[in-house]
Amino acid sequence: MASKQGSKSQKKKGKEVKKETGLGLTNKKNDNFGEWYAEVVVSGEMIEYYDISGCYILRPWAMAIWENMQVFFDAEIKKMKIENCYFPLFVSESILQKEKDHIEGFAPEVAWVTKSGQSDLEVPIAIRPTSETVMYPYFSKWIRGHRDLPLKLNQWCNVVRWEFSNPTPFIRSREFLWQEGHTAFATKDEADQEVLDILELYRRIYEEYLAIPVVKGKKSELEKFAGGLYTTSVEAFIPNTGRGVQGATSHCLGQNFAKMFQIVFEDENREKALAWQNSWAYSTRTIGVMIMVHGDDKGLVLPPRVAAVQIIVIPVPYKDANTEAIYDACTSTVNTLTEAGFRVKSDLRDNYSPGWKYSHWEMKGVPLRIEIGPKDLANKQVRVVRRDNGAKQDISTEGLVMNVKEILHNVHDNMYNTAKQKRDTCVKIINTWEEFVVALSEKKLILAPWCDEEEVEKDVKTRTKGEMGAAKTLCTPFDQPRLPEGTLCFASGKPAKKWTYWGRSY
Ligand code: 86X
Repeated sequence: MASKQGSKSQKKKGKEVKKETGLGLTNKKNDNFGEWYAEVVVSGEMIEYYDISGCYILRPWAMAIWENMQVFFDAEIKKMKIENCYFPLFVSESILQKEKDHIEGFAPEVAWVTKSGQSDLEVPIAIRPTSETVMYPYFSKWIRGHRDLPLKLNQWCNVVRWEFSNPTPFIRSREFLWQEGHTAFATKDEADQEVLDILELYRRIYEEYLAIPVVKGKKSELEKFAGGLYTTSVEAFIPNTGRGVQGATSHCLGQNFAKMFQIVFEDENREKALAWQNSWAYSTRTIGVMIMVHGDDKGLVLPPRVAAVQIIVIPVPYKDANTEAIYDACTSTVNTLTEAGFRVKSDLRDNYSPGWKYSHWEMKGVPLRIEIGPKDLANKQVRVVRRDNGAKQDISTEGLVMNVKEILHNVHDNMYNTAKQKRDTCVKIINTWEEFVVALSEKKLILAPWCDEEEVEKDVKTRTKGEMGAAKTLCTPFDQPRLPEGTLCFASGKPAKKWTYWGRSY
């Protein structure tokens, strides 16, 4: 009687546990992408929703990814002799207004502090939406002669943009983390070169760390940073929504800001000259793109080079097995792999079943799972299961480190290749307006011959307006296919100047 009751309550408890922990996603990526995304960021323990719209808590699982990218990027920019610094969060109204022209369009997004306690501040203080106006007065002060150049600064910080269009975790949030680089040179050539060097680092973050293919290119006049001379970017694509997403930007500002902020130096001939400036940034949006591209119906799928935990070791102690020996094997596996430089953890909790743990760590996207059961122990092996494709293989304890290294490499390559294949099947080369409209409705990443005229891009925007949002240029890729002589612009019928990517975007 007692044992019957016991097993009954055990069963009931099992059900309750499942309900409480909510293992498994209720939304499917291909059925309702938006809800799938909103669910996976929480169930994967990246995000917790907050009580201020557009603001999100970044949990350690997300922050670790940010930090892993940061380690790479920070080391690379230091090799380029760029120095880190930190400027204040607050901007006075007079300084922010100094650069009216470029602020104008952004003004509604600026957040202001107007009170301390119950009393109004004498003058309201803005919170930085970006730091040009914060930093450049001091560039002006610090740059005197050509020996003060180049001045190359970067800061890792938060910024606030009070957006009103639908917020999306990581992709469009009101506060986000980024690095912003601000540099000044004596010559345009140096500035031009740096724009591309930084853009290459952004490409590497996406391709080598996040396993996401991107297109490097130049922004159109309409889409560039209005305060600058030209804007380059890396562009990613989300096949499920058919939207492009700007992955990071590297701007050549020319001498516009130098004029506004009097960033002037005396050159070798003792003549006054305006500095040439760049600015560049990537943000926590990178993490959102990663989730959207790689995630699946079981949850997150993390690329090994950024994952907080690359390998999760799970004991599988069948009835009557030597539990202690299995747990010891797990611990020694963790130690061996940790010493070899991997980020690895074991899940030895005894109040969860192995199956529950499998689902849990799959939801969190850990690239590799190692299972150790009695049979593995007897055969001096472990079972390795890949998150990206579910492939299982048994590996001898002896060759563990070498094999895991190779498998993680393969996981990265497979994730990149799969993402590239999916993106490439979405690319549609078109020549006419009719083809353009069809491709847009089919959520394609459109490559079209274009006359490169601002008015024509505006016209395309108007002609494609709708609840899904208008189409715009994503970038003109540096890597240009051949443009046959006599090719006409798909939208205006004028002679085409270049191939340009078009689509809806985030
Ligand atoms: C544009 C330009 C630039 C440094 C970068 O893209 C890289 C890092 N900045 C940022 N931008 C604004 O200038 C801006 C200004 C205000 Cl006042 C605002 F509220 C929002 C903004 N958004 C973008």
